[in-house]
Amino acid sequence: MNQHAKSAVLVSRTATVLVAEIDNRPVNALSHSVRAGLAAALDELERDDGIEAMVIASRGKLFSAGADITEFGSEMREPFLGEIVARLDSSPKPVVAAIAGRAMGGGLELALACHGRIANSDAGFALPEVKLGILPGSGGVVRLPRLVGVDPALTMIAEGKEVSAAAALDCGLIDRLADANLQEAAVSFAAELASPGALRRASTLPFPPFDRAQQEEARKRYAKKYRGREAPQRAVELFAMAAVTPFEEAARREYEVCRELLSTSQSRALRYSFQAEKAARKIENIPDNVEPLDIARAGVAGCGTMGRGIAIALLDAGIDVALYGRKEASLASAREAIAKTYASAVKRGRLTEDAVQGRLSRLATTTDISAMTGCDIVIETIAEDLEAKRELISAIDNVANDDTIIVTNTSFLDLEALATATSRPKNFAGMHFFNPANLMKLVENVRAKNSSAKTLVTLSTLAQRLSKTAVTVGAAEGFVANRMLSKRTREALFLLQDGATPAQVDRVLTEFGFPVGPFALADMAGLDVLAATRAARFDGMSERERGADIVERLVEAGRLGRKSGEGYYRYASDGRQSEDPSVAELLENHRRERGISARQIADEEVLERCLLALINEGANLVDTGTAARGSDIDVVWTRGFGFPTHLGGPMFWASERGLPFILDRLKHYSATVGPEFFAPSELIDRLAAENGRLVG
Ligand code: T1G
Repeated sequence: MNQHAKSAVLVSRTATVLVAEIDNRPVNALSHSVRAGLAAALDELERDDGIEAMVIASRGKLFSAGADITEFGSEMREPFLGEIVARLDSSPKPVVAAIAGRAMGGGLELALACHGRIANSDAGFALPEVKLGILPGSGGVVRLPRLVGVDPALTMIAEGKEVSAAAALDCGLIDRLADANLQEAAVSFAAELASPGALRRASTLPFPPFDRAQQEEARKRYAKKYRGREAPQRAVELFAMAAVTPFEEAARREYEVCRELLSTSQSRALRYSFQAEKAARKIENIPDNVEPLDIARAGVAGCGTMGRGIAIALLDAGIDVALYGRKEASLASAREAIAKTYASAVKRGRLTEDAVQGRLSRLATTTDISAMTGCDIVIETIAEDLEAKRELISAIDNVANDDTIIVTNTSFLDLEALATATSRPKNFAGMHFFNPANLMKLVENVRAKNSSAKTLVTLSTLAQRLSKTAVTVGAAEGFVANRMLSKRTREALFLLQDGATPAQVDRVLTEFGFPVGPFALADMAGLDVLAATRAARFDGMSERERGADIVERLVEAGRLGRKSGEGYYRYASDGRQSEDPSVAELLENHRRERGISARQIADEEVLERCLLALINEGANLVDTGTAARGSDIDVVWTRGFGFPTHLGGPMFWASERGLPFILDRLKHYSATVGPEFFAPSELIDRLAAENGRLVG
């Protein structure tokens, strides 16, 4: 093969087939240099009579991640992707896409405009634009349904679902799977398509029917599944349009809608969230080249709820687990609970019986702490008792190998007081999982004073292996997540004291976009558990907070939340939640005793107080360095507590509203609720003066 480089596309040729390889690593985004390279390859294809067909292939681990997100803010330079896609489609000579790795977004649209698609068996296909608040703009909407049918196409476009190579073959998205050499197979496929009558274009196929009833059903489904999101609804609308509009015109409208969505605040927020997650992986003040410790075997010390969940997450990631407990009986029930979780995954078709057996065979349970010898990491997960934790950590320290990392899963104890229980402060840090640890996507990695770079990088890499998003935070009380959550909880309780009902507060916050309100959430967590947390925080609470002892009163009345059938709400035997007049009575008594007279509270006040409590504390955490950047706080809230991603997170939301406005509202509540709760963070004060933002 004779090869010459054309920008980020390498062009070579066999006897009659041109091969254009996209080479724009790491992800082969369709940057200007790639588009220019592809246009040049198309010129060559059109010009050279000796060439019968072309293959578009790639170098690196993906076919292409699609449009270059970093170009979104600026003026797009020609050639546009749409032009290349149109030229491919109408090319009289066949073009085949040879797909190795993922074909995403514009990358997949490029492939859809080709006349044949062949892939490796580990390839993946997705149109994830909707996750960025936009929709495909280069023919995804008009071509995909023609190839695979309306339902699979809608699932990919309105939900951003990825499809495997096998499924893609099954539904007609690709034509062939390559056995061994993808490029060779693609070249012969392209040559085959060059024979008369063999070439097929997706654009000439009929768009499958998409009737009113189907549209209505899809609209309703997405309104429920993606509450408040614009793009999935626009996808349904585009499908309805494309079903009855000539191809060219429909393709133009698709592009217009994509451009329109790009400038919405939802898309800005979602693109920001994507970048915020990437930024959270970068740990402050740590060089890029620090290698993580390889984790093959992990110890989990403590076999309660957290220990079990963490063990499952580790087993799922292919890591061997030694689960330590003090008593055989509790280990037996831990093993049983883990097996039960797996059995339900089998029942729901998520795992095969074989996969479960494989995982369980990698789980060892032990009452002997010396089993922690040989573990690369040991995660301590016992109850929140400083002395008990120190004792256990010290016992682990005695038996663990020298380079073993020891981690505590404390959620509020003093990390430095735990670090001194080891002889290895460099290899010690916090890893704060959330319950249920096998499902929750967020982990706070907590940096102790002496935690080494290697330790922190290892924890961050481990979190990724566990399919979790990690944010590295400082060791302030409650870290970032719980500390901020406690401020919202406080404010929600104050609102009840002032006259709001649990149902009003929950409604306002779910209308804002949280999946569940604070009181329904409290009932799920268990009010006894929350009362215990309050007791543990008692010393640090203000008088007014101590006095807002509503949780304690509910617990005294035997209302423990969902598990007892009554909490802030009443629960029917089928789990349905309803308001309970006796809670209104309990609140009324509480107010009377405290000399508070109830007033009507506007929804706006409920929302503002709950959000401002978060925002103000978030700003304090950035100011004191507990959070490295404002965007880390947003990652904690979107990944950990269901803050709607299409609103970016509390710091982004505040910045979009404008800090002068936020400052003004903080001052208002500082005067009406109390300066000890709403005195504006100095950071907000400073930034508001220069009309700055809490995030980039
Ligand atoms: N453009 C530019 N940079 C990108 C990028 C993209 N599309 N995708 C990833 N990167 C950067 C990323 O920021 C990171 O940079 C590095 O590449 C490695 O990524 C017309 C409108 C591809 C599955 O939404 O889902 O096509 O932080 O760390 O875990 O219809 O990135 O190292 O500096 O994430 O292996 C649609 C989004 C675009 C794909 C790889 N495409 N990307 O995951 O690595 S819209 C997407 C991903 C579109 C057309 C339109 C993932 C990945 P840095 P990474 P990874």
